[in-house]
Amino acid sequence: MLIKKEDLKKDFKDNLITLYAEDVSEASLEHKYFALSEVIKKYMFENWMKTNRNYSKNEVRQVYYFSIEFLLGRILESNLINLGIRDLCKEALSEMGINLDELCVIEKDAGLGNGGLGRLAACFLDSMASLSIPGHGNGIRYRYGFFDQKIMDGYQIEIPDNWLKDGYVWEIRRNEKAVRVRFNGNVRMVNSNGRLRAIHENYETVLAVPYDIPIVGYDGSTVNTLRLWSAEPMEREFDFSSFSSGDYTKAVEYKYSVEAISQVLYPDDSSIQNKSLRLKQEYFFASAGIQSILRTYKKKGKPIEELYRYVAIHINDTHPSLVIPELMRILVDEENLTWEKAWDITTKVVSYTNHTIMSEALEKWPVSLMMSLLPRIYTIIEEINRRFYLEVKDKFNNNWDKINKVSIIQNGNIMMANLCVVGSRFVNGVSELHTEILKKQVLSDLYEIYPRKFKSVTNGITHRRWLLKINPELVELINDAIGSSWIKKPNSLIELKKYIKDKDFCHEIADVKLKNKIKLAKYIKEKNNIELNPKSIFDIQAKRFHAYKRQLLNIMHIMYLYNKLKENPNTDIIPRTFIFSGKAAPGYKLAKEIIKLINCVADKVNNDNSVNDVLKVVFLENYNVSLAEMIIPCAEVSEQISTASKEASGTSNMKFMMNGAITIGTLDGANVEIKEAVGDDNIVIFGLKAYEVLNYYKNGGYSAMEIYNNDMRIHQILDQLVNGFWCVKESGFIDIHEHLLKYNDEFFVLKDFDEYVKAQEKISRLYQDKIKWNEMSINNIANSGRFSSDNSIKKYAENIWNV
Ligand code: HBZ
Repeated sequence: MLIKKEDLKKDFKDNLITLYAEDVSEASLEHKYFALSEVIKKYMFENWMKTNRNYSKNEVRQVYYFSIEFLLGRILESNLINLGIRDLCKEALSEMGINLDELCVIEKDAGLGNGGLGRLAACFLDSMASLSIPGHGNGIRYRYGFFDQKIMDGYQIEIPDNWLKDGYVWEIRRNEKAVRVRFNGNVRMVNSNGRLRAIHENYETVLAVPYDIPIVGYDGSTVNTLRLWSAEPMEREFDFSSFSSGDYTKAVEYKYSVEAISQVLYPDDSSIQNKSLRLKQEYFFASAGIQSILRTYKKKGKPIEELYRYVAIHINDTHPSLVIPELMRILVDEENLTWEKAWDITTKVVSYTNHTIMSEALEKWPVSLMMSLLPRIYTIIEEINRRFYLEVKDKFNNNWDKINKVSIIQNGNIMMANLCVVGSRFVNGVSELHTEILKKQVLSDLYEIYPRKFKSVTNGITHRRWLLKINPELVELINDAIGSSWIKKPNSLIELKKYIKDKDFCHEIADVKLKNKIKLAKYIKEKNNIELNPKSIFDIQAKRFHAYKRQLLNIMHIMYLYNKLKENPNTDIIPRTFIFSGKAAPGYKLAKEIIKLINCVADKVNNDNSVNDVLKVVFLENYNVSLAEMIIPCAEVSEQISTASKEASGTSNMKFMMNGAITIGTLDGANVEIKEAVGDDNIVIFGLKAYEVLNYYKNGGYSAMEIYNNDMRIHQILDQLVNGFWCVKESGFIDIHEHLLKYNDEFFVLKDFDEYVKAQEKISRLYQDKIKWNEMSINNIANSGRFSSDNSIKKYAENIWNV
């Protein structure tokens, strides 16, 4: 679509008048933001309508990506980029005396996700639209997103994220597309025309109201839809049944209990709380999504038996797994298909991605809860399990141990990953290593039954946000060197390799990095009142706090450096700035104590004049998409140091490399493939391998105490945790201490410590050779195109969805 600058200006001014009765000179930044967004919306909506018309006319298979999280971040600027009008818009605004950047930051981050899984869903939406794949998101419109983190006295404090307070411009409420979701009640089987039918009665109805967000692809022609559901009381039930009979409080209670379903995002990452409200959320958006898909499909006038030709449903981890029994319910109970036919369709339509092998994150629901909350769904799961059992018992020669492991219902619990594997056409892990671990360990018996279902699709990130949007100066340099074709074909970034030996280019790359670092240093001065040396190495670990991600290993290395400097002030250390950012789940005590420890160490180190010209430690509060966008371009060292086998893939590793950081990491998740891509000389690898870790778990043989007794560096650090050395904290860092010693260091922090220290020394040595370092950096950027989510989505499209 051709958009003219003058039209944009006029539309913008008109909006200021119609929305606020103001002109440019009177309007606040906020009003300008909304007025501009409304203009951009109009440009997007034309193509949105076209795309939708196309989809309903043409016989193309639609992909529906079900995810309980979509971590979009801000979208005004990325919409401008994808429409191809960022520069035009900048210019138009600047002619009216307005700075586009100042408007962009008015937008609230849409933080409807915890971390990797939710951000992946957002990157995938961008890639699907950009590749013109008919792919839509289906999720929950949480009234409160992921909490805001404040650091007070070094501790994490959680503040509700009231992101909808001023309204969200990018959504459209579609009352006419609301559907009903039923909870509770009971199921009665009746005989009708020789067939046993299930009647669900005495249920409570919740209204699911969709809010649609347009997802514009690069070049603007395809605009897909992200549909987020909001839970509301049925008006009739709220207004009349209780209210008119005089029970006002009951009516209000009912209203709140319904609204609670879409009220808040659960702030857990890689662990779960088995709360009935969470199960309600899961069924709520699974059911609403399926109903809406079927309604759209039926408008085509095609027979229900052919659903699989036109629809692919993807479930992002097990949270949406109830789509399987829900689709069965509708096909059998409402469409009157036989069980066999319905099962055939369902297992052709659904596919499932696993995102974690951590046992505490593998969902299981008590049978009793499922039975009372979703009685019909429960009977369907029971029947799926019964038939599956008949299928496997012969295959496994009545080996009960194996049969029990694959069973969907085990000891009074419903194992959701098992349900997903049985009910899906394909199952995939998110990196090569992760898929191997799924096949060989976590889901090995299911793999034996269905070897052909298992696929691997390595995660990716959208390079349009994670490079084009966030690092304009680097982009300019890249474009000058190799042109801009990489924006459409990210693998072309590989052409940068030609410039590895080009001295000027190397210098320019270093200049851009330095400029970015200076900007961040300024932000940190304002935010944290810490003075940084922009010439020091910027070493960043930014991700959720979890013991397996081992922020603890990172901070222990810093504690070691400090001790070493205090002991011998002449120690030669290349100046380093260690930056941490990330949130801990509110109930995760150990992770929160690690945050406190980092802040204590930061305080002591930064205020000690004998070390603070070579060492600085910063904790940046409230890590979210926007903060990630600001800090990633400034990193020189990317910390990817999870215990091998634990990080399914990781995606920040990809974002950092794409912006020229060198990875220090374990051979875990996608780090393995990053190493393959960049070569051994352009990454620093250390630590236990995945199979070694898994062997220790299986066979024992690791003693943290032994290391504590033999390594005096570790001995000192651990003692300092509880003797008040770092700060006076009641009882010291006892949870960390016990985690490491009393409970034998589940994530091998002490075991990997020595190798990590050596790897860090290697980083320092490499950094001294500026030319070599810049070459490494260019190598990382050049090889990062492989990790564009466009490549992941192409694989899903070809190997899994068949679109
Ligand atoms: O998914 C992450 C993985 O930890 C990370 O390695 C991967 O790159 C990313 C995208 O594939 N996982 C999550 O973010 N979250 C969960 O795995 C999860 C599991 C169960 C829950 C909540 C979150 O109840």
